[in-house]
This record gives sequence, C-alpha cells and structure tokens, in this order.
Amino acid sequence: MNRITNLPSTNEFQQMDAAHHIHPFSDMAELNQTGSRVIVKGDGIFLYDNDGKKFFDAMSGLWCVNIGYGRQELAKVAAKQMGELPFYNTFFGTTHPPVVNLSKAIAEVAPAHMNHIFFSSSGSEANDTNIRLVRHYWASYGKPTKRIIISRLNAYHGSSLGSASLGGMKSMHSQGGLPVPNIIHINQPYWYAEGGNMNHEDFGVMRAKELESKIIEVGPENVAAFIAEPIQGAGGVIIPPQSYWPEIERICTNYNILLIADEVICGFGRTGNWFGSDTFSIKPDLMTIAKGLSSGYQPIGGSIVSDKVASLLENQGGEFYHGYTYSGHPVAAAVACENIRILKEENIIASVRDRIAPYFNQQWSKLTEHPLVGEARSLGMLGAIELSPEPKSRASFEAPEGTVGLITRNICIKNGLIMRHVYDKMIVSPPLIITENQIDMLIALVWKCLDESKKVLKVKGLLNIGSRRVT
Ligand code: PXG
Repeated sequence: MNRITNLPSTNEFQQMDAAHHIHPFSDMAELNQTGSRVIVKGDGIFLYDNDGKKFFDAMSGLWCVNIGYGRQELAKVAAKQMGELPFYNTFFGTTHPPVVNLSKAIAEVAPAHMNHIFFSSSGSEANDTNIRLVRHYWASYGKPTKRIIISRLNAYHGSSLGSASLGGMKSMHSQGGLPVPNIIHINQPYWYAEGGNMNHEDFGVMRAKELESKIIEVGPENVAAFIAEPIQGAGGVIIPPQSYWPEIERICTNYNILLIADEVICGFGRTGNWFGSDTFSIKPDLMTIAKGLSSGYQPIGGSIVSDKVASLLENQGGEFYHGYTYSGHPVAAAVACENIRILKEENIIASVRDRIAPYFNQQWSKLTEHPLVGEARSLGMLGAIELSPEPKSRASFEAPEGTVGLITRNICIKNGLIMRHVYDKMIVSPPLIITENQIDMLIALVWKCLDESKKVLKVKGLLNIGSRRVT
C-alpha cells in the first residue's frame, strides 16, 4: 500500500502522540524516545502503517479481530444504527432491538444451559460484574459468607481494580495495592516451565487439586467462585493438560463453588468451537465475553449467565444495583449481531475446527525443529513458542526473563510480522479467516525471524543457560 498522503507524517503523529497520549502497558519515557508505530489501515489479516509498510497481523489486533479487518458489512450496520438510534440505555425498564437481537443470538450459540446475558463494554467490566454477581448470588441464596473468589497466578482477567485483582499478574498487583480483599490465587497448569519431570496429565491433576486444598484451607462456606480462562492467553498461551479441567469441574461441583470461564480470548471461535468451554467440555455457571464478540469492531463485552444462576437471581435476588451507561449499547450490539451472522453464515468456526486449525497446528508444531525452540504448542488458532538456549532440557536463558523475547519481537516487527512476546515466549492468535497459504507464509516468516534472532543472540552473548533446566 502507498502512503495515504493527506495524513500528517509519521514523525508529526509521533510527536503529537508523545505530547498528549498515555499508552496502556507502556513505559512512556522509553516509548516517546523510539516513537509509536502509526497504524492507519487494516485489510483481511494485514495492517499498514503510515509509511505504507505492510504487517502480517498474527495477533488479530489484541486477540480480537476474528473475522479480519475491513468488513464493510459491519461499518454499514454501525452507520445505519447510528442514524436510527445512536444511544439509548437499558436501565429503568427499557430495551431496544439491537440488544434484544444480540441477547438471543448469543443464547443460541452459547452452551444449552446458558441463556441470559448482562452487557458491558469490555472484558474488564464484565469480570467486575462477575465479582458482584457471584457474591449477590450467594447472598440471595442465603449464604452471604461465600465471598472469596479463587483465581490463578499469571491469569489475565482485565485491568480495572476488580478484574486486575482476579488476574494473577504480580507486576499489576504491585501497583495500586492489589488484589482487593477476598480474591486469592493458586498455581497455573503451566507444564513447560513448572512441570519438571512430571508427565503432562499427572501435573494437570496436581495443579487442579490445588483448588481443592485452597477451598479446604479457607472453608467452602467462604468460597463463592473459581475463575479461569480455558486457555490462558495473555499469560502466554498456556494450554492445560487434558486432565486439568475435568478435575477442576469435579472440585467446583463437590464444594458447591460457581465456575466462571473467562472466554474473552477463547470465545467466538478461537479454539475451533463457539467457546473454549465447548472445546474442553466445561459446563460453567458464568462466561465472560468481549473481544471476538464484535471482532473488535466495537467495544462490547458481557457475562453469559447459566439458567441456574439467572433463575435464582430472578426469583430471590431483587434489584441488582449494577450496570453501565453503555450496557447493551445499540451500535455495539448491532455490530456484534452482524459479526455473529458472518461467523455463522460463512461457516468460519466450522472451517477453523475442521480445516484451518488442524493445518495450523500441524505446521506450527514443525517449529520445534528450530534450534531456538523448546516447545511449539497450539490449540485452535492460538499458538506459542518457548524460546530456549537448550531446547531438549527446556532451559531458560541466563539473561533476565523477557530479554530474549523482546529482541525476537523487535526482529519480527522489523520483518513485518506482528507476533507478541510474553517474557521469553512468542505467541500468536491469527484472524480466523486466515487461509492455508497464509499459514505457510506465517510459518516461513516466524522461521526467518527465529533464525535472525538466534544470530543476534549469539553476537550479544545471550545464549547462556539460566537456572531453570529439566535434566
Ligand atoms: N479476560 C481475558 C481472558 C482477557 O484476555 C480481559 C479479560 C479484559 O478485557 P478488556 O476488554 O477489558 O481488555 C482480557 C483482555 C495482551 C492483552 O497483551 C490481552 C488483553 C488485553 C490487553 C492486552 O495480551 N486481554
């Protein structure tokens, strides 16, 4: 693509950006020195910057542009809805067509026992809703002491005070006095780095049983819910062993604990089914949704609520003092409905399940043959590579965690590939409309970037082995 010439120059954008814009998750001093990348256009799986450079967007934006960029149907629906009713609320006994249609459309694709939705504008807000909702549920049930929510270290559930407390990111907790009370964390099912010599399945059961120990420790009469992503996304595409989820479900049922599946990344086709819960045969009480709900075209999220929870709240809960100005926003709802229509009518999720994901998984696994790769795991359209100076022992690097990942990420960007790093893991989450040819292109690009990274690491003396190693 040629530069769109009526726009300011990249340098001008960068200066204005540095002068006025505070970026999320960024060290602003550092960023303002290098200058932001200025992205001006998206088309299918590709992005273009202000200088006309083309990028292969292997992250679907931030794990959300599932149907790809540039779908004009969504733009048209948004314009039409803005013309008809740009805003009205869903408080005080009011509703409107887009929110009714979207609620029905979500209920149709959600697991059979989940038929009610509470809307928000983001995943963070939806998880804040969940915190209040599960506590309100147990209070309405006559068990007001059930307030504790158990989550996992290295989980990501959002950035608001409540949702970041649910998350298990230590760096986030260290700023602003998190977590808020009554949220506690157990270990994650991360076999590669924490499984040592155990086999996958025994490790999965062991990590699930930590939930049971924690419930017993704090008393089941005090525990409201357990929350987890079916596959941890921002934590580094951590795919649990097959043994993990059945054991978690057994424990939740046994101790009468609600199960919240955070489907913000896994939902709407990412794992080859409508929800990650379908893929892992989980039967949650609540599901958090956002991102893929509108393919990122509008900010919208929500909590899908099971019939069990919804009917108790309806019959015994009274008024739930909770809601957002934009709960069920008509433009966002209309766009999400159109996105679901496209996912269905174009059979996007079925073709991911039957054709695209199997091909991607097969090709991705070949990256284990690269001398810098300790593991190349994937499920559905989520993939991760563990970088290692000694792949066979799953060794870590001697350099501080993330040094090698950042170098590799910058090499990817230079080569027109948007692949993220989480410490020394490289991760992808490509648009679901990716083709087999484009998967080949992706793998070739990743391989090229890894080759280049290995050379740079060698020159910089960064290939030394660190303290974590399985012998
Ligand atoms: N739950 C999960 C599982 C998420 O991945 C949220 C909740 C919060 O959603 P909102 O819409 O409030 O952002 C998320 C968001 C990253 C990255 O760098 C991941 C997310 C957001 C921003 C960056 O991987 N996930």
